[in-house]
Amino acid sequence: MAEQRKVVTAVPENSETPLDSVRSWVTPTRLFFVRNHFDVPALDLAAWRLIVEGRVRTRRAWTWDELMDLPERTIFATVECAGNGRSFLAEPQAGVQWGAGAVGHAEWTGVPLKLVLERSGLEADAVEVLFEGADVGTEPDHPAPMPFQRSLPLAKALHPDTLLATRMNGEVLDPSHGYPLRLFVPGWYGVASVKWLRRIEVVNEPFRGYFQSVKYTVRRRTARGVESEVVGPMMPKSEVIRPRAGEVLGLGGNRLFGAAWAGEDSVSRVEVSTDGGTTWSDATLMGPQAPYSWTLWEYLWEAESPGEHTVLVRATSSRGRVQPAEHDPLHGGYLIHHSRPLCLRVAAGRHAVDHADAAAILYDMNAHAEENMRLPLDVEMEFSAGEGI
Ligand SMILES: Nc1nc2c(c(=O)[nH]1)N[C@H]1C(S)=C(S)[C@@H](COP(=O)(O)O)O[C@H]1N2
Ligand SMILES: [Mo]
Repeated sequence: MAEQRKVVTAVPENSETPLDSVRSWVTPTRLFFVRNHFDVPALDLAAWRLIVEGRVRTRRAWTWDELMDLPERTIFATVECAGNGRSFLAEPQAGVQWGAGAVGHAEWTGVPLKLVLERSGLEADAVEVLFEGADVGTEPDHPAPMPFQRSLPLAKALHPDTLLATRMNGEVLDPSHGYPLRLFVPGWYGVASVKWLRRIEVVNEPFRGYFQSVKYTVRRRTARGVESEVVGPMMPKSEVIRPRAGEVLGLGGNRLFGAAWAGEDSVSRVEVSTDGGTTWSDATLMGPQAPYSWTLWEYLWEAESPGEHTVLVRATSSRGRVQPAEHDPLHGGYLIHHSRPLCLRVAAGRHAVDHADAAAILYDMNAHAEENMRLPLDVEMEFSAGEGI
């Protein structure tokens, strides 16, 4: 059977990227996780408008064609849901019980939001930009219908990489990923990237809507005590893609393979421990090491003794942020990015997992990705210590 997203809830769709079949730097769109709070709205492009209003000098209602006349840019970026990994928490947390796969890496194309905001002109008292999706629904603790709404501080809204995205992996957005237009906020947890965008409102005070006060907030210890904070930038994290949990390996060389990401930073280092965190060794980073993007890594583990082994992986970002050993209880069911122990058994009678050299793995990944996507990959997968792209 062809690989598919792993469904966590069917209606509305919440489904994971099948991480254990990842073979490419770019996640094919059909496998890219979906996180929907409400039903997918059906939108007709001819009737569709993007309203820009609020604390602006000129209110505007953009048609699709008008928007398409503006210059575009393309960036590669990893998106992770802030609740990814929730099902692994020792202390159960309410919400979608995600495994490891509410994450993916894609190519995003669109008009920088800044250009659209500049066409309207911001008033001097503007502090945030509010985004509204065309999807409307209720939550158990919010029985009145509401649209999906989130805001961004001005600095992130005006960053040239923050896009009104029209394409994902080179193609028109799929309905489940926000057709026809979504906000795309690279380096931030997925919740910031509002899908099915229909209205932008520039506001002069911080927005306190449901999805950033009741949900998608964490607590943080500050000088003033414990304060609530809206979920924003993504934390450094790594994931083992192969072998899978519970797999039985052989004595000798076994290849571990995975991905690591660090939000707005690039990944500068990935370390692996095969003895539960006592000793650590550097993994080999493969392909681009770019801001916003995940970096694939591999580690050749020479397993010397049979039995149970606890494998841990730890990512470090280009700005020196390190993946923690434990989940911060103040984060509740969000920002789950600690090194999660992976138990692997080594059996004497087994053959070690056959390993190819990194160049061959990359060649294989590219070939597989090109086969799976209608467009060939337009990125060079270079095997180097790399400057990024
Ligand atoms: N309009 C709207 N935008 C939304 C959501 C939503 O339910 N409605 N979910 C958010 C969340 S929590 C995430 S993680 C991302 C997921 O994007 P994807 O489904 O394209 O992977 O979309 C965000 N944007
Ligand atoms: Mo999310």
